[in-house]
Amino acid sequence: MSENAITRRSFLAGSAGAVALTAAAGYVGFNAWEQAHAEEAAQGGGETKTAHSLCNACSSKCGFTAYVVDGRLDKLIGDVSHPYAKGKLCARGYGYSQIAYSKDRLTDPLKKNDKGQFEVISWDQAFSEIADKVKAIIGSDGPEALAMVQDPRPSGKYYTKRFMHALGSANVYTHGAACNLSKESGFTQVIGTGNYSSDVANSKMTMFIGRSYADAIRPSSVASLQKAHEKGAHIVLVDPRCSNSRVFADEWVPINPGTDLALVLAMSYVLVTRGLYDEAYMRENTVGFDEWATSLAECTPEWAAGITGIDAGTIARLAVEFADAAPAASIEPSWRGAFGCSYANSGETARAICLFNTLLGCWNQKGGALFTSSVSAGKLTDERFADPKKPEAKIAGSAEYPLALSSMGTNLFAAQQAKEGAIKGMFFYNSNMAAGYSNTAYLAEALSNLDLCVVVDVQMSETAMLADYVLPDTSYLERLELPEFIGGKVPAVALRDRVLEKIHPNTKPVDEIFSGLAEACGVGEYFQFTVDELADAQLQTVGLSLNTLRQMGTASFPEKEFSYGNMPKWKTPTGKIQCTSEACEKAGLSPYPTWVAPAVMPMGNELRLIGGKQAIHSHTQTGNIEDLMQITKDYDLTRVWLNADMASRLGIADGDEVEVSNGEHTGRVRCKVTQRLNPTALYMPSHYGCSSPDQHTAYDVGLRQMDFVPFHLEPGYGAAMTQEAVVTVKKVGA
Ligand SMILES: Nc1nc2c(c(=O)[nH]1)N[C@H]1C(S)=C(S)[C@@H](COP(=O)(O)OP(=O)(O)OC[C@H]3O[C@@H](n4cnc5c(=O)[nH]c(N)nc54)[C@H](O)[C@@H]3O)O[C@H]1N2
Ligand SMILES: Nc1nc2c(c(=O)[nH]1)N[C@H]1C(S)=C(S)[C@@H](COP(=O)(O)OP(=O)(O)OC[C@H]3O[C@@H](n4cnc5c(=O)[nH]c(N)nc54)[C@H](O)[C@@H]3O)O[C@H]1N2
Ligand code: SF4
Ligand SMILES: [Mo]
Repeated sequence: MSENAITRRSFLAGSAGAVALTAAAGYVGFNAWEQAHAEEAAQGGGETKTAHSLCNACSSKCGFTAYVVDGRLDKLIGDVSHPYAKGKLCARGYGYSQIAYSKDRLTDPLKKNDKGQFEVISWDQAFSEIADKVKAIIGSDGPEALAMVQDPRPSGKYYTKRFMHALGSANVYTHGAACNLSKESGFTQVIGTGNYSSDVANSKMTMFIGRSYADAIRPSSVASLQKAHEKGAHIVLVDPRCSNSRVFADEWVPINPGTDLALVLAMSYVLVTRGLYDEAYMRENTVGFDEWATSLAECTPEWAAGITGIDAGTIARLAVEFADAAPAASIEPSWRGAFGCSYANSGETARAICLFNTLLGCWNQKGGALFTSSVSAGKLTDERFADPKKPEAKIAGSAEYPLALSSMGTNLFAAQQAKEGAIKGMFFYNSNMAAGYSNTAYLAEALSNLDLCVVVDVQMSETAMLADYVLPDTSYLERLELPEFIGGKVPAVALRDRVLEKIHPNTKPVDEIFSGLAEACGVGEYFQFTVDELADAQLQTVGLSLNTLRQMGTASFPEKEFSYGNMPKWKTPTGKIQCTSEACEKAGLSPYPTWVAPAVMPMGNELRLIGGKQAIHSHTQTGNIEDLMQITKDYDLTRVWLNADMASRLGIADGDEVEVSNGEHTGRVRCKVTQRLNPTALYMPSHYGCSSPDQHTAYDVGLRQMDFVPFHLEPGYGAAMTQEAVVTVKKVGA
């Protein structure tokens, strides 16, 4: 069978919803499984309760109804009304619910003793000792010497920011530097906002540049891609790796990794030089177009072919096909893979993509690229909810990396400051920085250098291992959180409600942890409310109440429904789409997006190390889920992928154990030899190589990409440049 043939087995391994069932129930359709399960529950005769909640296995936070029989979680059904779930969860969503019952859960507050071992302490001791250290740091170095890193979750993003602002520090970071910081910051330079959504289902042509809906899943996205495919849209995957999205695509363009910017500039060249764009539209809506258009003169398809490995004819054809399909066409905004944080040219790639879409005139057009709206909580009148004073200093890193959005910040700058001693205290909430944001050895050193490192987690992550204090959160199924507002064609709000009673009595939910810390640090006046009270107050401002949303799970705002055709208001400094950006120029970059080579290129037998998601895992947090890890083992999913021609040159056969090596790290793993990969790349799945022995299922399985990535930051943008790393690979024993 050919490499690209999609067997039923591989299809299931890549499709939403089906995989979690393989371990338990063989290959049955979801509806059949659901029905069988419902009958089972009915026969059991136990007391069934239901609650709506939101998945915590990735940033999508899909909504579901949880069924709890006699106090134990029985099943989850994706909520049809939730805009991302649309009635289905993905495999991770089902599998990750096991975290609640994991034998490796953190159950009590821990403190590291002089021998480097963790000891159980009381919450009172934890709060008061952490507070003493916080006060000492503020006393000696000011609140700017404190930082927080968090993965935005409904309550987490509110409480962590409020806590830090109450202490006087603006240093609140997300995981963005290792996810989508370059993309969102680059987009913002051009269109004044960090994202748009492609109207894939209604498009005539959509190009995905390093984005795979079928691997890096959000259920509603998979559904839209399937719909587009069925309606005959031209779907193009630009990816060094033939991803599982290929089942819904017409064309795989196996680009050399790190060179997407050249492709986009060359397609722009074709549209501009052949006049395949609306000149009046460009004049009316953009600034700096002439300057950018002139600069494109050198970006011919032939030039780009030499860089991208895609032949000039294909590049020109794709551009012309785009023009034919416009305005029902766009380059999809992507998320992380190609230009979220990967290369020295990621931010510039993001800018170029916005300009290409502008040439298509597709903004807010049916089938094009849309700016949908969102709703947020209104102003709260109760003074208990009044915000603390805005910190005086800006977020650390804003001068050095001025293009990084301050709403995400570059957490790597904070790590660098920790290593150099300028940042002395760091908090982590729902974040495993040490295993996933950049070079792991560097990050371990940086975090070890802190006077105070506090990690709030549910399991002993690599970051928690480096902490002075580890505070045990409840699992997401055991707590109510603040409402989550969701943008989209019809904006919505959804609730993560408590599904289960506390499993470990000495854990605390996030709101209580940060309220307790604040109290101990002397800023308790900003936390004189419960999460229920705040949730209800926020919902009242949009005409709902906590009780109503508890019943509904997800509520939508149809009166704010998106309508096609309205020209967006460009929230840029010039009020127009910016082909040129003053801020970029000030940051030392070109005023218009132009070719920037990757920081390193593979030479000789070297390969560029690229990563990518697998449908059954999320980042570093699901490796310890037994059923999900079992699927990894059943399908040998820790293998690195190597191009077949390259493999024969290197004397490596499919299934061989290989040694992957560079100046940062060396490790061994088995190899999958395939034609589904560009010959200049080595693909390493993103979810393995756990180095925390307390995660008994995940520990020491597979390799971890971040061990091989040097610690470095993208100029101007501050992202991790996670794919500016080359490695060599050889057969073990050869
Ligand atoms: N299963 C799963 N789904 C997830 C997540 C998860 O952890 N697991 N996480 C969620 C989150 S937070 C995110 S950010 C998204 C990420 O969503 P994506 O960005 O779609 O995910 P990735 O798998 O990192 O990258 C997508 C593709 O980019 C390709 N790629 C790598 N380098 C290059 C390059 O230089 N050029 C091009 N053109 N392509 C390249 C990879 O081969 C891969 O197929 O997924 C979300 N959904
Ligand atoms: N190795 C590796 N690195 C990566 C990625 C990858 O796939 N692999 N993906 C990249 C991307 S796209 C992103 S968005 C970032 C994501 O980076 P993070 O947001 O840091 O995601 P995870 O690495 O999954 O780590 C999440 C941590 O939160 C903990 N956690 C889970 N549930 C809870 C909870 O309810 N409460 C608390 N307090 N903690 C909880 C988990 O145990 C884990 O330690 O990582 C980036 N870096
Ligand atoms: S996409 Fe999957 S893992 Fe992510 S929130 Fe939705 S169900 Fe959970
Ligand atoms: Mo991400």
